[in-house]
Amino acid sequence: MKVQRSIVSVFVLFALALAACTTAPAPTTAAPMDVQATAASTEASAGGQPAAAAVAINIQNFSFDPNNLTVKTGTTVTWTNMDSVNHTVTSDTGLFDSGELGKGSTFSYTFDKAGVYTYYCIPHHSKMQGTITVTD
Ligand SMILES: [Cu+2]
Repeated sequence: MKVQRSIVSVFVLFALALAACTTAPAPTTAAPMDVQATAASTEASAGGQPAAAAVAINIQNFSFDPNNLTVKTGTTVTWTNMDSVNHTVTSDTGLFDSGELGKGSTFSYTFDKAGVYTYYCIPHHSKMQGTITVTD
């Protein structure tokens, strides 16, 4: 009887060991699932709404840098004034106007329609002009 019981317990241990072995490959199957999850989240951000494009223009040494820029529709352009003199980012058509930007100040505008957008700086109109060309 005693021998039989120990045989049973050995069997149980063996079964447990087997179970441990069969559950061991679980991480291997979990790994591809992680990859799928990553791929799915990448798809989610890529699909539907297109990633918002952003472009930066520096206002430096009394000029817009770059002062001629082509972007896709939906792009947000952000101007940053690097000068210690105040500047503005003012649309020729009145579409946008940053107002006076002090040093380090930024102004952003999102171009949703294709077209050619010219702008200038109010205090320095004659020498500070820029163009944003927006394409579909
Ligand atoms: Cu200016």
